[in-house]
Amino acid sequence: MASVPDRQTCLELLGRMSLIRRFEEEAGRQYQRAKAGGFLHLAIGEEATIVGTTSVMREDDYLIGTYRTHGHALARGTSADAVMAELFGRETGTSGGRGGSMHIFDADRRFMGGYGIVGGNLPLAAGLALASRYREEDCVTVCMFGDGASNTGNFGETMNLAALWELPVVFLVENNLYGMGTSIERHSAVTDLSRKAEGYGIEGERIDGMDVLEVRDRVSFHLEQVREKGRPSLVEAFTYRYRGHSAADPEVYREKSEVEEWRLKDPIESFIRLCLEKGVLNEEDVEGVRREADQTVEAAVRFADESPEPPLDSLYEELYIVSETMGWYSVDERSPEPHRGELGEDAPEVARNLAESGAAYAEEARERQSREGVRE
Ligand SMILES: Cc1ncc(C[n+]2csc(CCOP(=O)(O)OP(=O)(O)O)c2C)c(N)n1
Ligand SMILES: [Mg+2]
Repeated sequence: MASVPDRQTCLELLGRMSLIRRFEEEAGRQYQRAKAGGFLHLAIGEEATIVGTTSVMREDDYLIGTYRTHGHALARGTSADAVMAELFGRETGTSGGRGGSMHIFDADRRFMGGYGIVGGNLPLAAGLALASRYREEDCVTVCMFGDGASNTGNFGETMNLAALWELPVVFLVENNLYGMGTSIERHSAVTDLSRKAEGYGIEGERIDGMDVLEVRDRVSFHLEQVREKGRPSLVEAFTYRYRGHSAADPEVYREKSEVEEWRLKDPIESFIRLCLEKGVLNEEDVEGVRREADQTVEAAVRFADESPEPPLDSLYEELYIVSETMGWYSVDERSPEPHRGELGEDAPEVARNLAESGAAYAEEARERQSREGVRE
């Protein structure tokens, strides 16, 4: 068992995990009140895997995750205000209110997102690592993904290239035993995911993702190995989400008793017990941490609520592709100069043009239909 660190480190670990827990509970509540749109995936129960990992990363290491990453951003130091504002679709959010829950992003803290395509972040992680190698930086990319993602083609392709090109990546599987409503026994032929990349020459290790100190200890070892040897490695952290896959999950695929059993291993409660037992923290410290998390989250909701929505004529700002082709789709002309709409100052005009051409198209379609006698 990993030894208990000093008081300050324990306070920080507990603080980050408590903030994530409170933030997520509140995000769930705000979603029910329709304050946040789109989908909402909560990671309540997975805090030790997240915080244990980020707490041993360097500031210049990259982190890339999935669509369940409010906590990852908070753990990396992104403000609760900006994450909540993103959920609310506000201008002050991490992605200017355009990404929402699944696309939290904070390049300043090298948190490269929030990614909605299952397994889609794996090749991006390889790309980040390749870029750091090119720049001769000795930072490591940590790629966190789910057990379900280990079944995608991207997993095999990325493991192959990462091993072949000796890329500095720690692949960390957040194995919460389910991909949506499908249990790991029903979705993966190999259930020991730490061995799933062996065929590509990547060794792995299984760890207890509910124990923040074990996660710190083992991930720190892997980070150093990867940094030194420049070869990728794989960590499989066993963890559990107490809530459904997303806010709209009736959870018919698991028994309530299973959830209760995992609650006994709650990462925050068990860490508090350990710290009290060892005398590193006292009850007052714990109360203080809880109060601070409450206040931060309450303030974040106020901040998000009071923040403006992005103005309508900024609709096409920050888009990667807006081309000359008007209509219901657009294409990317692969030329080096900036394309129409890529320059921020053009955007309002482009938005207006698109709206006008959309209206003209609809008008034309109506006229054609009435000419041809087709009913709408
Ligand atoms: C390529 C792709 N296929 C399917 C989906 C739909 N989908 C969203 S989440 C999910 C389950 C993924 O499970 P896992 O990787 O274990 O992550 P977890 O949700 O448990 O964190 C699926 C199939 C998707 N978003 N992308
Ligand atoms: Mg999963």
